[in-house]
Amino acid sequence: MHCDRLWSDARLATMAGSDLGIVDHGVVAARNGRIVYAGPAADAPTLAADETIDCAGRWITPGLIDCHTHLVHAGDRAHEFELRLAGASYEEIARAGGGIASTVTATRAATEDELVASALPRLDALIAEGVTMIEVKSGYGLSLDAERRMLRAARRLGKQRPVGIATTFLGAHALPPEYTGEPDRYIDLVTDTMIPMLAHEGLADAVDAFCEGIGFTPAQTRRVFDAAALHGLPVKLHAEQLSNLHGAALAAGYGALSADHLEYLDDAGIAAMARAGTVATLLPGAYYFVRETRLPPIAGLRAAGVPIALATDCNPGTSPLTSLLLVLNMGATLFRLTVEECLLGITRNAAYALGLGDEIGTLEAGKRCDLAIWDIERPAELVYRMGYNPLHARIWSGRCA
Ligand code: DI6
Ligand code: FE
Repeated sequence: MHCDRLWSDARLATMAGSDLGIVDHGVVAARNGRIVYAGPAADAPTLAADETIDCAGRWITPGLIDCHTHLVHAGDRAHEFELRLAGASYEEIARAGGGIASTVTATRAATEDELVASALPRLDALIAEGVTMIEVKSGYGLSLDAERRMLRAARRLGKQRPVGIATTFLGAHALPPEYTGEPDRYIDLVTDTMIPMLAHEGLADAVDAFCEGIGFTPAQTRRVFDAAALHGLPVKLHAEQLSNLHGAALAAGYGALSADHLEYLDDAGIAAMARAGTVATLLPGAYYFVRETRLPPIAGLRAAGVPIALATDCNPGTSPLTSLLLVLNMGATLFRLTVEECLLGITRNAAYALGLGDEIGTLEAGKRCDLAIWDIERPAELVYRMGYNPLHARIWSGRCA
């Protein structure tokens, strides 16, 4: 078999199957940006490669996937962080007009170029740790023009760096000030104008909402999801982060790709997610940063077989975090996930959370050749260390990048 590139003498964690899929003496071969073989060297077909890269026993995993971020936004909220240190709560700050609203003001004032420029350093931090696919949400514009600008900026990130970008329209993130007291009228704008336009322009790969006391009600969330369905877009939901509005079950009823956060998820929500195959995307950075004490129901998710993903939730208010490796450690330390669960959570299950399970997330023939090559002795090191980056090389679409 002819291939463009062959990575030889590697140890693999393929993430295919129900565990890490470890191969001690492995090779990966790529052609036209796709994996044509990944597995034991002994079982490989005869491979004629244009270029062979000797990995000298290093580990190869799938490229990492950050499946929940608000990477594009203007400004920061360091000042609110100081207020919180002085005792104010996230909800108090939000009710006093800070919180999401302050990032909305900054984002509305930014040009598309400025949004791209301010997101690039955050993107580069993720890329430097082996991330090859990133989901980016809108939701700080809250007008057609500003939401469109955010989504365009997100798409441009994927042209400026060798990385995959999936965009999610999060118009129902917060109530913009010009709609104070009229949330349903704002939802009209989301469902009747924003979703149709942005879907038509190809700017959104999915639709999300913030179903929460300080966000939107389940009834409003349904309206958003109905509009998404009408325009052929899959949905996901910020659910059960601060309270239990039964958002995860609602989302599962729409076949949601994922329900995210989930600290307040109950048994009925777990069962609904299991039935629908909805991924539980846990966000330990936000849990840590807002000093939440209620843990997501990990044991229940596990028992029900709900796939668990982990992500940064990179956002200026509740998770100013740009390290997916640190998320691994937080997943294990704060949520008591196993090493296996953590690593599957930023590879295979993160791909499912984006509806890209057939395309990325494992080392298997036919998938995009996105690889992370590590200077480690065992996969657990990726979860164990804090603030240390053992990435040796990152491959995106078959190319060293
Ligand atoms: N949940 C979150 O944790 C972020 N958005 C959301 O819906 C917070 C967004 C922010 O505070 O800017
Ligand atoms: Fe979020």
